[in-house]
Amino acid sequence: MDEVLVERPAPGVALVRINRPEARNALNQEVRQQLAAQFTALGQDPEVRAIVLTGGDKYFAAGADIRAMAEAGAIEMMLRQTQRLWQAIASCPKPVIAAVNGYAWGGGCELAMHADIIVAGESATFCQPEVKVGIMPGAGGTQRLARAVGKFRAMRMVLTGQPVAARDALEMGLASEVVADDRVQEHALELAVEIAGLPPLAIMQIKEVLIAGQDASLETALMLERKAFQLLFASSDQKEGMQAFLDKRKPIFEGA
Ligand code: CO8
Repeated sequence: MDEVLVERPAPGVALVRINRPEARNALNQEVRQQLAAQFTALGQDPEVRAIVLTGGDKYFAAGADIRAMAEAGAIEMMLRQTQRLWQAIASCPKPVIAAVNGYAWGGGCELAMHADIIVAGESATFCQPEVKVGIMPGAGGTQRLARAVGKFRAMRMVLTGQPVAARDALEMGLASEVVADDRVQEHALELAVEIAGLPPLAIMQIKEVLIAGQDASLETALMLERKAFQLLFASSDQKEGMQAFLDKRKPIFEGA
């Protein structure tokens, strides 16, 4: 059975679902490889304008697969080159919306943080419990988390391994919004449909600049923003968007 399923629920929208419920969607190497392959393909597919990433309506992902690591040595872990698989998701140029129900723990929380928008269900929990099994986060749980929520809240999570409830995650900046559990996927898809209707070149530039700018100086980041802003004036979608506004009609964006 495929452990990562892909559907096309609406024009321009792809839905990627981790499908290992018997292991709480724990991320083994096969799942990570399939996620990397799917995100690489969807990132290159001109028909795809937004991606929803979910683990289904019960569990997002309860972390890296502990069974697949328990006996591993350091060199074996290094040779797995897992960072390349994460990178395929991180470098996806299309907007990614994580639809989080249930556990986003360990590598699952790190996976959610690879997304651009996080929609969480009321009973979702976010957690970096690695310290409790003798390790530490290894796919962004000390870095993306600190950038998202700040040092002191990140430290509380990674040093105690305690879960954070969806509402608290929202308040601390680890979720974009919280909705009823049974609305998570539907709402994430609504956002994806909305984004898929917007000019894709502008959407891609916004994502790239916002992420790259976070780790640059303000001056450099503002320059990146300015250059991308100027570049968009080479697109026909810019001409169409502005002309449609002036004509008081709905624009038709073609991604050109
Ligand atoms: N790995 C492997 N199997 C898992 C995992 C996991 N992370 N989580 C759950 N499972 C399995 C269980 O072993 C169990 O299998 P079985 O039925 O064969 O015994 C099945 O899923 C169901 O689990 P539970 O009975 O425990 O289910 P509950 O609903 O009672 O509890 C929990 C769910 C609370 C999520 C619990 O399963 C749990 O604590 N899981 C472990 C969470 C954890 O520690 N995650 C961190 C793992 S380390 C990590 O993520 C490092 C990331 C580094 C990324 C870089 C990689 C190179």
